[in-house]
Amino acid sequence: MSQLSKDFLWGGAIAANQAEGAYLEDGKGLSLMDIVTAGKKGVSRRFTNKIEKDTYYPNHEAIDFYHHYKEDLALCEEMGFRCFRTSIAWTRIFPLGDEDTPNEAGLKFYDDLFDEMIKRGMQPVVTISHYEMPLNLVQKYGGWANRQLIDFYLHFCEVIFKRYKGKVKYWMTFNEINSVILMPEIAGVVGRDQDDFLLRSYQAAHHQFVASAKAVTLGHQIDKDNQIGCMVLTLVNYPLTSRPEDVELAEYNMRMKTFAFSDIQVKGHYPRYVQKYVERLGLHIQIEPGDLEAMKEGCVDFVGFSYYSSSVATIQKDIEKTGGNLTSGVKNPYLETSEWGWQVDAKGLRYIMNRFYDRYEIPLFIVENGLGYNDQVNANGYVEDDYRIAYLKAHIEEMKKAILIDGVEVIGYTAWGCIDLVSAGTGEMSKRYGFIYVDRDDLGNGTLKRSKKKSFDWYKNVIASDGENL
Ligand code: BGP
Repeated sequence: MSQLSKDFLWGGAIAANQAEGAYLEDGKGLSLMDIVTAGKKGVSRRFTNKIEKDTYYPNHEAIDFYHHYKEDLALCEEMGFRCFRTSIAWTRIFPLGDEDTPNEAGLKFYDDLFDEMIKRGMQPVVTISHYEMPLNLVQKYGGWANRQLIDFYLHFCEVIFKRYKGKVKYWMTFNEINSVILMPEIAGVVGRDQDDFLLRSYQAAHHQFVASAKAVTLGHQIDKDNQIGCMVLTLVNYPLTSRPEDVELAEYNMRMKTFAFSDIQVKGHYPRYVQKYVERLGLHIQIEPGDLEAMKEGCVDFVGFSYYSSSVATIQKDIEKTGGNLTSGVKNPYLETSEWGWQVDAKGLRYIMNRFYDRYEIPLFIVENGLGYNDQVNANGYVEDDYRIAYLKAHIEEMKKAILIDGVEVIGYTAWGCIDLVSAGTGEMSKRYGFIYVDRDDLGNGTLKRSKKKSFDWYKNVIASDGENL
């Protein structure tokens, strides 16, 4: 099997809230993730709603990328990265989210960050909102269930599209937009025990779809070279058996948990199966005049997605479950699982790439893929992460088949957490994904020193050979 093209965007991905730290520096306001405590393996993180004394919040310092980014990007340059994906912390630009005037110090930080990437030969790839909405928008407005969020978000988009025009070309509007339904708290919708929680969650989803579409239109108006994508979490679900009911359930899960979100943003309308589903739930979502037109106008340029694992579906009861940070499913007897219970399935990547491309025939961007592992530093101070190399090699091989054999168009591949960072799902540092080790533990102890793992040289070689030497 041969190489990928020279302009294929190899790189890595992080998110502001999981890496930057400096949570109150240079005028930054509190974001939703700043008040989420650390969890334990397999235990979801807790939203406390305010900062409590003597409580550990891992995102406050994270890996202090805010002060280490030059050193980190130098290492990424050494690996030959052609792009670097991160997000812009909304609260650095608008500390409360509802102000008119942006915070210049925050804008300047990202100017410097993007300049540094460009200087080192990397295209910035930017997620506009990656789980880090301003806390004020949750507490004062009720999060995305409130329609006013659309205007606040678009104001933020306008400011950053204008400011970084010519520097940033690749944008994604919302990280894993399906999280608005899978975990509505991430969109600031709280109160699970309340009767209207479901309605508020779906209303929040509608507002995000309108906001995303309007952002696409605005981004194209501000710079016609902008490429603006959606970003969806992919739930790959296979039937456990050939029993038609299992097949039906797996397909239903894929549609409702993954394709519904990409269909809406690629095709620019609510598919009839989504309309019927919402009708069956008996929910009356407020759709204002102009919303559907805006959605039609703002179709995305590419499909960005995360892929880590797959699961299976069956109508049988009492069957072993498997993990995932926003999803879970039934265990597949043919697959191994990671320490966190995520099933490792490289072939699922080729499968989902083909499913997306068959459906839309627009370019894909694999913006997250990787293995979370509790790496141990050996006596020589080195992490020999052969397991990570095996995982990535298998996935890149399948990606290459999708591109070179099946003809799927792909813009690039960014390995998740290319530098170790705080886990979104659990808040642990010990769930590491990086090629670069960061000396920091689950309680925040450590020197923050960066060092190369074995996978560092491996990935460097992959990129240098355009994906040939795996
Ligand atoms: C995705 C998120 C990321 C990231 C990744 C790994 O859902 O977009 O922010 O963290 O999953 O998940 P985790 O950190 O829970 O291992």
